[in-house]
Amino acid sequence: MLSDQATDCRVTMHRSAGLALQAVIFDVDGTLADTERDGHRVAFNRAFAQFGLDWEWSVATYGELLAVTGGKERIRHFAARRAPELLERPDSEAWLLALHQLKSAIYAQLVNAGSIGLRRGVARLLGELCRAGVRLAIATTTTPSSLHSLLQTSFGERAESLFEVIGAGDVVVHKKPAPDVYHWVLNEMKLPPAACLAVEDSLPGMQAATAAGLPTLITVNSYTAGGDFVGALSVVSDLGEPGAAARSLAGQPLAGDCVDLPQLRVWHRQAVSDGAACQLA
Ligand code: XBP
Ligand code: MG
Repeated sequence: MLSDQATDCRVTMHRSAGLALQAVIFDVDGTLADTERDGHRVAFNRAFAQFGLDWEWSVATYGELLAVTGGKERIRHFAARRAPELLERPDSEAWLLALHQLKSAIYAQLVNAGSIGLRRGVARLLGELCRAGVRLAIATTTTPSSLHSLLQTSFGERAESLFEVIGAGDVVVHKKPAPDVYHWVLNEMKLPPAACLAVEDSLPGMQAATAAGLPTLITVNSYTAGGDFVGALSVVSDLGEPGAAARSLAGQPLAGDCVDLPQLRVWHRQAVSDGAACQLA
């Protein structure tokens, strides 16, 4: 006779095995578009200059600062080391908010000017998922107004209807690598994590998604290539296009040129059966 624990495992495995891929939840910065180096970084620097600060975040410095997620949090982290007296003033929170608001406005101008496009394969994959009825959502630390600019510039009128749920910015208190934004999105969608896949580009993003129980595909960029993505379902150079192959970097291999829905279904099935096996172990 099976022990209670083994029976529970069989029930869990049975339920998990029946879970087909129903939704894909996308990160934004670095995943949908390469926004960090020539978008957010430039906007931060221009805002600093307009605020009379002699701060200049180089490409390399910004790469280190990406470990701190969220623009306000990143400014606070930097100020605490470079000019702590600014944070000791009674109006420091208002000052920080105003600085970040200016940064966000400058970022929106850069995006609206068309200087930042979607990454290779993103439009193709989103279109394919949408046509197949796979539900789409966003889980990001980015400020909603910045996200809005990127979506409008990239998708025009379709922007509003493409993503069913958008979890962005301060919708949760604890930003990535905390799982909170993914929990929030899953709750809005009324879906269990095992019915979804997350697509991320960074370590904090992967930590957030996996801590929420989501199998996670990593698509690296110049800031995140070489990261230690242990625990990711698969790591690829980008989403690829037919005839312009993406490279498989770790985890489950990419079978064709590009990440498409059949490939996501194969990886998802694998993740669900691995998860079920783990619960038995
Ligand atoms: C990446 C981030 C963001 C941006 C700045 O977010 O860390 O904070 O660098 O955004 P994700 P804001 O990859 O989760 O989309 O200045 O708007 O906060
Ligand atoms: Mg990201």
